[in-house]
Amino acid sequence: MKILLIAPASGRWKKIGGSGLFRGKAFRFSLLSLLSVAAETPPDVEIRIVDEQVDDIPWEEDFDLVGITCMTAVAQRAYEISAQFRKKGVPVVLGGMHPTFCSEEAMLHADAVVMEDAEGIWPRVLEDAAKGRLQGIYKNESPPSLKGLKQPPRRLLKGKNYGTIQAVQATRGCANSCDFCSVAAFHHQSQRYRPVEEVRDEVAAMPENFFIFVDDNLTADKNYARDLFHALIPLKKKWITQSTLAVAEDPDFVKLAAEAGCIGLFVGLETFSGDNLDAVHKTCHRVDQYREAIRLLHSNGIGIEAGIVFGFDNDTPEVFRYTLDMLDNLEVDIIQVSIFTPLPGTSRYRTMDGRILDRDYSHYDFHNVVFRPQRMKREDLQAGHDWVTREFYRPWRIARRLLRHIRRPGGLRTLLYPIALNVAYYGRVVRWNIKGYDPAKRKDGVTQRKPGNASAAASGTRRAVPLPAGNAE
Ligand code: B12
Ligand code: SF4
Repeated sequence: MKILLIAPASGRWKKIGGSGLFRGKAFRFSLLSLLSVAAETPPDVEIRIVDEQVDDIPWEEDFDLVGITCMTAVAQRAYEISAQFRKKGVPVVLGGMHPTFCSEEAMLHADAVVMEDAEGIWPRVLEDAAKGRLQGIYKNESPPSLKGLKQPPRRLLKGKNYGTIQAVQATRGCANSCDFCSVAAFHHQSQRYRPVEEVRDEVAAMPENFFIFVDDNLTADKNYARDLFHALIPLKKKWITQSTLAVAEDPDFVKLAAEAGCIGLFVGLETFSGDNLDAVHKTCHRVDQYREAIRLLHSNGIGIEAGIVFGFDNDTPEVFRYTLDMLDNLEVDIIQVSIFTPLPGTSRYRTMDGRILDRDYSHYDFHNVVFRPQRMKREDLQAGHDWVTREFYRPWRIARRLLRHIRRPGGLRTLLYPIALNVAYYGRVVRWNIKGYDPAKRKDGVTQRKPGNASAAASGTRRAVPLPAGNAE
């Protein structure tokens, strides 16, 4: 049997490029979704993986089965690819977040859908496919254990096209219940753990010194994380991951993470408004603790990439300048700016009735406004998101951040990480011609309302830092 596994790409990501930093290489990592499916495939099955960000689909080649991984943003593209293979008589299986959340819709475009994890169920799908009897929707009765996971066959990827293919997962899911988050919805607000020694062995076997934990909240269970960190120390590797700022509640814990090789954390700060955090049930963060937490991480040589979201219901046109000031002021190293996107399957999506203006999934990539914002115009949300992205990645700001980085503990040793990401984001601004404008500024350059006092807000003790009232559409 010969199978093709595809990671589709949509919009500006399609065939974005190969090995150049300016072509998004630093943002491409893992493909663990498909590598995990490949790991579950019996050894006598021939597997080929195609990543549409860098590869062409081998339409002319013969395959017995096609498996496609699918986030919402690439759903339409996945359906197009599926239709072409099915026309040739090749059965197609869809898996991943979107087919899990919208399984009936996905079934209209495939011969089978795998909901949730592939482990435990994928061998059955292959058996049924071999007999020509695919059964529609497949789902484990309960989430499979993460004990004894097989090693992902990373050799199936062309390493030079990726920031790193050394991606590992120690935990799956997150027990928090932020209402916009697909991870919370997909994993039913729970987290599962791999045995520490299995994670350690996988990391130890990787040939390079740097790797990524693709976990969504690696440090949620501090006892588990402590055991993991102790196990990693002797390996002397460097790594980055995602967590919440709860990581910084305990200075000894942060020190241990640094000793274990942590050099960077992606943290979804999302917003500098406590009201926004409350409204989306992000209870694990307090805006008034951002400054101390970031300082503590920095003083241990851990950089911070902040996830920032614009378009929450309390956001007004002043939010953009205010956020940029805060990011500068708190010395955040890197940002990933997103526009709030109501993703099918999340609990927030179910509250958006009547406000969704665009159902083209390819626009659900966190960089397009697909809904009617509450307190600003739709075009202002787009423009403000673009403007903050461009301003934050101005070459002078990048240079200032890198200089600051060098002066921190271990700064020189870890400089490659912020350089790679800042250059990659700058490359994206240039390639995608991101411009925008500050929606709070009038054409004559006067700010309509005074932006919030960034430094006072960030160092204050209140949980909610209200933003100034603004224009409703
Ligand atoms: C690594 C990653 C990427 C990588 C690689 C993606 C890939 N397909 O492997 C890259 C950089 C390419 C990427 C890109 C994007 N990403 Co991304 N990404 C992730 C991240 C951090 C980890 C994915 C991962 O490796 N998980 C580990 C594996 C083991 O778990 P898994 O993916 O769930 O796979 C299991 C099951 O779902 C299932 N399964 C999955 N696919 C398939 C396929 C088949 C055939 C079968 C049978 C089973 C199956 O089996 C697997 C093993 O059990 C996730 C966060 C997350 N928790 O998923 C976000 C995430 C998937 N990304 C997301 C988004 C939004 C994007 C972008 C659209 C935009 C952006 N701003 O980044 C772009 C896509 C751009 C485009 N338009 O083409 C969202 C998706 C939300 C949604 N509901 O659709 C997530 C959830 C982040 C988030 N917190 O919101 N991403
Ligand atoms: S803490 Fe992060 S991963 Fe967890 S539910 Fe909230 S947004 Fe999702």
